[in-house]
Amino acid sequence: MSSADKNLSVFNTEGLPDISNKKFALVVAEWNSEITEALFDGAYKTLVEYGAAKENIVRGNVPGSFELTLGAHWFAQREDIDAVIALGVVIQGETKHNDYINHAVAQGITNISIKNNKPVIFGVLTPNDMQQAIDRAGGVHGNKGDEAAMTAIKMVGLKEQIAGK
Ligand code: DLZ
Repeated sequence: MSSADKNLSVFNTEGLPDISNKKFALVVAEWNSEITEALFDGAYKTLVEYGAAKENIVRGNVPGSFELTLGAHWFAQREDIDAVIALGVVIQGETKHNDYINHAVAQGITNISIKNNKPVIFGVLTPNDMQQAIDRAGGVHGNKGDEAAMTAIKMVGLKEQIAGK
């Protein structure tokens, strides 16, 4: 299924873990904030809907998506945080910058996830234009923030399963 056909807010919720005692950090890029605030709202709502306690959700802002990696790393280093969700949007085509930012953040987030041995989720939209971003930030294709939160929940569950908990 191509991403244009997928609704980012529709997922399989079988066998989700109990996350009532799990702590989540949301790192939000301020660049294109009308989109990233919608991603945050979706992620926050999804975490709460599936059992996270509001007091167990913390947020930090970074100026742009390029800084998501370091912001997420700082949260991931905290022992009490179970998963980190990085939220941003880099509009392709607007500037060559996007190639550098997208690749750097994707690689950076992969690295810090492994280094800290906990889920760090790539909740970054990489649309061709603003309309595609709107469509994926609570629009016709759902909300990437919802999907990122659900991914965090599932990865927390997988980690527990593998640990035999
Ligand atoms: C500089 C820049 C540009 C051109 N585009 C975006 C973007 O589409 N999305 C985003 O999140 N951030 C962008 N930035 C900012 C960089 O991520 C970073 O904050 C700056 O390069 C730091 O000087």
